Amino acid sequence: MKKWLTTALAATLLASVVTIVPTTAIPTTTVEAAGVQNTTIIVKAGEVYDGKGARFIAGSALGDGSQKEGQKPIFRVENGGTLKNVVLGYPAADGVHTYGNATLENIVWEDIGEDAMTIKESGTVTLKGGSATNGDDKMFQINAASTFKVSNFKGSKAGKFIRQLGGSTFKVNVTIDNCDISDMKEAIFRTDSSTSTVKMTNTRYHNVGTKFIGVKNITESGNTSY
Ligand code: ADA
Ligand code: CA
Ligand code: CA
Repeated sequence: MKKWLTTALAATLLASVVTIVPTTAIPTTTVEAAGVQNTTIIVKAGEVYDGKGARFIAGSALGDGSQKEGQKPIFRVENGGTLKNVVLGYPAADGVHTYGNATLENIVWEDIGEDAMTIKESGTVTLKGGSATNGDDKMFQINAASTFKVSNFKGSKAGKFIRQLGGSTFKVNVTIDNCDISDMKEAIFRTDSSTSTVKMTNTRYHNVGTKFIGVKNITESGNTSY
């Protein structure tokens, strides 16, 4: 079709649409907020933050989710805080940071950033439900003596499911129960600390490299390799 004809036709069509659409039909639908965060959301001590399934992504002020260190988290959970029902989309910068005791429930990392979650200060961190996938290196990074309990969680496609800060000798107790862990380039848990422990139970795993690297205290029962 000749261009002038197309243009004429388009104009006619447009005119007819314009004339038949009553003014009340002016679109009123608003696009849902994308949840782009340029500042870290702080879950204060003792507070419960329920995202009700909303998706959050990092703005450039937090980071690009690459392997560059020093990016900021989308969420910071302080001592006694609970974060639940949130989705972290791409890019997720440095994910979630915890300070002290923290509960993380039903968190979905759709595309892990530099890492998914970091224990920044000592405490017991309980991660229940949810999933994480697509990380270049670490999924969970442990930077302080702590207890990390993961259950009913699905982790896939990363370097390590859990990594205690390289070269650190503090004690970390890891428990993994009822999880599904697959496609890790290196390990499920890697540590350089001779006092750190892992107890893995009722967990299915597939293609995880060397299950545990550097861990001297290992307890396992009811696990299945598939
Ligand atoms: C690496 C890095 C640490 C720290 C850590 C993290 O292990 O060497 O300095 O940045 O990652 O918390 O992501
Ligand atoms: Ca890192
Ligand atoms: Ca990090």
